[in-house]
Amino acid sequence: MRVNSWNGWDPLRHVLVGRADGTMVQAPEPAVQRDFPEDGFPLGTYGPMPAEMTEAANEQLDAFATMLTRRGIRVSRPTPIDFAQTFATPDWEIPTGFGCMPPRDVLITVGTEILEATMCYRSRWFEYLCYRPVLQELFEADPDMRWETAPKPRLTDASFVPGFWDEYRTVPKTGQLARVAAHDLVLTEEEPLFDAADIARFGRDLFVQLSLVTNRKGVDWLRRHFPDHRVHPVTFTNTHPLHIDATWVPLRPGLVLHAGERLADPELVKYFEVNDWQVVEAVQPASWKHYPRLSFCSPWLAVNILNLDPGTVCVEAGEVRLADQLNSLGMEVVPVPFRAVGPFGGGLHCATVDIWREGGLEDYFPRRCGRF
Ligand code: ABU
Repeated sequence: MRVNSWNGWDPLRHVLVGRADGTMVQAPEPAVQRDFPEDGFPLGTYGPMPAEMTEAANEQLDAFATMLTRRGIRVSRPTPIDFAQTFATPDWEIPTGFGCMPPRDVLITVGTEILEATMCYRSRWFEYLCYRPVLQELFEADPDMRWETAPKPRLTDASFVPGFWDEYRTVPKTGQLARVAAHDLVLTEEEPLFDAADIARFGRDLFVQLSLVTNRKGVDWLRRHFPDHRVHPVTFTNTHPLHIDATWVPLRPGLVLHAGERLADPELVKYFEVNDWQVVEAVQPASWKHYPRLSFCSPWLAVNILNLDPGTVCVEAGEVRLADQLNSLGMEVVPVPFRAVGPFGGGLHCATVDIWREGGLEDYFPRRCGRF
């Protein structure tokens, strides 16, 4: 066993796949408010996800893990904790946790290092515990593995803009997009905050989305932490930015898939183009009209795909038009039924963490451009 992964496309040898067990609709907290009035969880209510949904999600996660194993990819799984308990630090208390389906939000592998992100939801503060058995095992098996954790945040009220959600809901879309571009959202700059899933790895370049869960200090912390990388803060025209892996998705050297409705900063597109990358706009998601209940993700989970190597990609089985598009770009598509997993926090990319991909650190962007 070893830890090594520098990008999102090198041949996959070992991966972590999440579990749906015990996932909760979270209690309201400053960073996030769930409001599913038609699905039995109006604002202010919380509790376990329905048992039949959890079972269906676990069936798809297990089948996905089995398929990967059959392809010769080693699969590790997290150890869920009791997410229905009250969690507390000296600074706060919250009546529920969340779950451990989307380990990608918490962990990122950069080379021989696995880094635990700060997170900014109180309900996810302790989620790292679910991944510790795997990290411990990797640490013992691979003498070169670097096990790092970003500063655990305090998450006092000072880390959040008071009354953000009540106010943001009333802002028209153009105003919300202006706020996203200025990164004037729910997080203050009290302390570094980031989710690992806001980072897209392209070798020496790491693109980090400023979002509802990642602030400027978080990006600055990452820049200082990875001095051999170029760490770029980026934004897209998405009113609810949450994780870059349903927006700007590396496919192979020279090819990035873009959820084109979420327009990229023109300077970012230029940076890719002057370095001979093709930016391809993804087709509309098949799930655009019929989205699962209790899901807090967007239909753009369609592009939340997992490369097995630079020519092979796992895509949700219902996303037939996307599969056709990827075929036309020379990719082999492995269809994976995964729609039942969406309400547990994401798609195929969210549900996984690369532990080992063959390959090394390369510079895919030799030319500088604008602020990049
Ligand atoms: N965690 C991925 C969610 C991405 C999205 O809803 O766009």
